[in-house]
Amino acid sequence: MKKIITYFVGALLFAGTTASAQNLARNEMLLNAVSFINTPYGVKTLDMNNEEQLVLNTDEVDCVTLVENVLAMSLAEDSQTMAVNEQDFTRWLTKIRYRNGVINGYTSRLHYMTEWIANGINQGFLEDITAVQSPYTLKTDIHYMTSHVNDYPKLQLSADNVNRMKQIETAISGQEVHYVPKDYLTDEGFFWIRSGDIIAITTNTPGLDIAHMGIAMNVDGTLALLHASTTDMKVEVSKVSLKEMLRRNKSWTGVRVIRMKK
Ligand code: 2YP
Repeated sequence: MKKIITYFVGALLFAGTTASAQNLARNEMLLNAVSFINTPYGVKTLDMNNEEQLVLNTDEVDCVTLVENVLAMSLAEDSQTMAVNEQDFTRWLTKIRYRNGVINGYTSRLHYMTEWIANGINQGFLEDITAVQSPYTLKTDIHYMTSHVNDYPKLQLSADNVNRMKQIETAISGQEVHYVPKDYLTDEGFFWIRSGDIIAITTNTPGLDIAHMGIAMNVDGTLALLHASTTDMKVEVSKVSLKEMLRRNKSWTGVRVIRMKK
């Protein structure tokens, strides 16, 4: 089933009038993302163990773990054979999910997407496209987790973790990041947003940086979002444009566009 969808979308991209030159090369991010369509949504899949450890779960995903799995597969994929070696996949997932690729307790996980993105750029496997293409900026003010300790069992149980998280939040606050405010986004997107790009949705929820994320996908000239949906509890391509998704959600303010660098 996954394969059929892959070929279908592949054919769409090749045949579509909107297909651009970038779609003619194998788009690992897009193809791997499409292979997750209909995967059930899994709640807090990374928080099931007592000790922090790398959780491998491609059977159920949330918005973050979908993007992490797709990115790890795409980075691990051999460009010639297209094979993904499990060891390479695990190594990449660790680099993506943990600060400097080191697993050392709950707070070593990159809980805030602002730091997740910065880590990927520092490690050399992500690039910030909005930083180059959009003049609009926002200033981060991050404290959501320590302001909602009751929503995070690992913080509820450990004052040490709360203190460490507070330090991290301070360190990643006050940063200027580029984004596209939602009023400027169009249903078609922009020429510089490619299918397979990572879309991180910014928010006005106090203390939070990013509220949702997914993969950009050009559907008949419309910029849609392939994402793990909490409404439909599965991975799907949005039925409306990304612009319309943002229009319908008062707390979503715009998007950051991030690209895999391989
Ligand atoms: C992250 O939440 C968690 C990580 O702890 C977790 O809640 C925060 C600040 N971080 O390791 C990671 C993977 O499970 O998820 C995400 C969450 O989105 C949910 C899971 C979703 O839409 O599927 C990221 O931060 C991305 O957007 C936000 C959102 N968290 C909240 O809205 C509080």
